[in-house]
Amino acid sequence: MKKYSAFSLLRHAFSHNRHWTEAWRSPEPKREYDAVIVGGGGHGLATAFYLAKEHGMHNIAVLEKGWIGGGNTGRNTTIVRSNYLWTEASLFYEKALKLWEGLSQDLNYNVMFSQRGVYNLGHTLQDMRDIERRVGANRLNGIDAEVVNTEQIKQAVPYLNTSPNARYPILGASLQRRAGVARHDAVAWGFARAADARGVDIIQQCEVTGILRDNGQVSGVETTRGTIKAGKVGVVVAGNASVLAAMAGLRLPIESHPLQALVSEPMKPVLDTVIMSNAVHGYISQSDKGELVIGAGIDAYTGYGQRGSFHTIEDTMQAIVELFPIFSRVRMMRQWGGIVDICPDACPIVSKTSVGGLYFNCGWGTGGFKATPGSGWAFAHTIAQDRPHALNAPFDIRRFETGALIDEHGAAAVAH
Ligand code: FAD
Ligand code: PYC
Repeated sequence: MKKYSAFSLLRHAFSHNRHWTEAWRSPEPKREYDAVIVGGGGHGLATAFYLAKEHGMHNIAVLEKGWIGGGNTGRNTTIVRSNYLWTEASLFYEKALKLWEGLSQDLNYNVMFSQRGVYNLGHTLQDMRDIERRVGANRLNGIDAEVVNTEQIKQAVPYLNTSPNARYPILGASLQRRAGVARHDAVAWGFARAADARGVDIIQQCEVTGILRDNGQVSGVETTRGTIKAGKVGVVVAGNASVLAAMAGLRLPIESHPLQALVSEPMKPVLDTVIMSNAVHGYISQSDKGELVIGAGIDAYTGYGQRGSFHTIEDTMQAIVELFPIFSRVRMMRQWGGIVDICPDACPIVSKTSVGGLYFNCGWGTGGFKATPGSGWAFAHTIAQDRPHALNAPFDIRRFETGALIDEHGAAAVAH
């Protein structure tokens, strides 16, 4: 690693950082690559990184219509956990969690992964039955999970309103201690830098406008910066998945909805874990900068506007204030929305398609940040080997024809 003296820091400050080494290059797109990844979010960048690292593919490009991480990767509330219900999903998310545990070392970049635990609150007897079932299922799959009672929650999170007189009293929770949060921008930047170091071209401001095919085989993409040929094209564009699928004559069972979040003014440390409540539609943690990071359930309408409607976020603020009356006078600083890609079974599609050499990775909906390294790892395998890895085979697009759905609405833990 390069060392900087006090003098060189001063020189850089006065030279407007002109001599700093860029974290990744900004090359002109080549006319042809072995593989092109459409979408420079965390999943697309992770795919490129693992294609290079695990499969020796270096002649690849990531094409991003805006700036890397500017989609849902930079808009989410950064919760990472693997406590899903069904074996197929929980093993996939657990693979991701294991990768998170070594990610800062693998990328040589601090993604600020903080295993501060995640509580999923139960407010009704049915919630508690579901929690017990899911914790049992997690343990059978070797995933850490506990059921905790109200007293234990109260000790761990003293400001949480555990009064039995609350409108939705807290009867208990599931707790995954290895779960937590990570810094989302750093995840995009870390994957980008590490992929670039392995020869991957990261091309921003390059929108894919068409998918080229020859005899049922993909042959490249049309972009706002010209035609780029490629024998393999992986599409990872979250809320825009249906738009890209239509370019190849495909239809996906995806609905795109806004999902909103907001952050408060920064405060001294007050919350050292993550609290989620599906019943009241809110989740909250505190960032290292001190802001409360708060998220909502999805807006009910479909659309592509990255903002969302006021009543949804108002509803979430009511929920948060019910859970934490102490936050009632905290001022909110920024609000935004992302467009999430929701499948009928609340599980992703990581799959080959009926077009040879064309692969789709989408449908992560409200919960794909936690999957970022695992998703990229499995998608890279699928693209390089032209067949899915055992971990993502159940997430083939054909499950919507066979009926082999994996219903994870409960574990998605965000109101759909
Ligand atoms: P993105 O980061 O959206 O990347 C896709 C990229 O494709 C974008 O940068 C976009 O510009 C680009 N693109 C689109 N069309 C084109 C085109 N034609 N050509 C080129 N590029 C194109 N998940 C969790 O696990 N935990 C959470 O706490 C959590 N909270 C969330 C809160 C909110 C408010 C939102 C919106 C989402 C949340 N999620 C959460 C979900 C998570 O953010 C996403 O599932 C995940 O980030 C998706 O990553 P991605 O790389 O697939 O998509
Ligand atoms: O999937 O854990 C999750 C999540 C939390 C907030 C939004 N999604």
